[in-house]
Amino acid sequence: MLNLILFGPPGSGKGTQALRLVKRYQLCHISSGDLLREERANNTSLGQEAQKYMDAGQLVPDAVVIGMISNKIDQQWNSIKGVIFDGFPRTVAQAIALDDMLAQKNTQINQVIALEVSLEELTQRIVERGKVSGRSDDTAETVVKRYEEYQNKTLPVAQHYEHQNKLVAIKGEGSIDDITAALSAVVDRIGQ
Ligand code: B4P
Repeated sequence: MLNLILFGPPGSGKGTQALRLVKRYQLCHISSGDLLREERANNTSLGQEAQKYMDAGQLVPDAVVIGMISNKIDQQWNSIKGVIFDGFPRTVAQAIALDDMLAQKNTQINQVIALEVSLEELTQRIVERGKVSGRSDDTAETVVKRYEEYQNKTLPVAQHYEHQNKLVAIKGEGSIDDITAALSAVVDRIGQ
């Protein structure tokens, strides 16, 4: 199996690139942000719980997100060649839970690929996306809070995987095609 994590700050292009990589490598795409938005759209109790955190630019509590991802992995598991995790894990507790879930299935994360993008570029992208996305968290004010959450709670996830020698960083600025090419070069090297 090939299991990847696309890592990076909010708006760094994880979702954009994940959609391209899943096609190229025929992997399953698990995006915690998309799953949470789906729960909100369906007005489930999980979605209602998540909404207040997302609107404020805060991370949704670990227990909520871990349970949701665990269910998704179980539903998809039998028919897949591997997974691209997009936006998950976002805390060290989530990373430990993910490592455990995969170990129980006799597999593991092969590579964590971090997209590096400046705060100025992130803000510009998210505010631009906000003009069409209708997402309540796509505002210049919320970006500041989301970036703070990223620095305090999510960056330690990179260290967690660096200790396992699984972290590689690439430049997330430039054309979308060039970034896909750089990511694909990393994926093609796995297992060589
Ligand atoms: P996410 O849905 O994961 O959203 P994101 O970080 O904003 O987006 P991403 O990095 O995927 O950027 P994208 O490709 O869209 O999270 C939203 C919220 O959900 C979080 O704040 C949190 O509240 C909650 N949440 C999610 N997962 C959680 C977890 N595990 N634990 C707790 N809470 C969780 O790209 C952004 C924009 O840039 C797009 O408009 C795109 O078109 C553009 N773009 C992409 N690449 C570009 C490039 N190279 N050049 C120019 N523009 C580019």
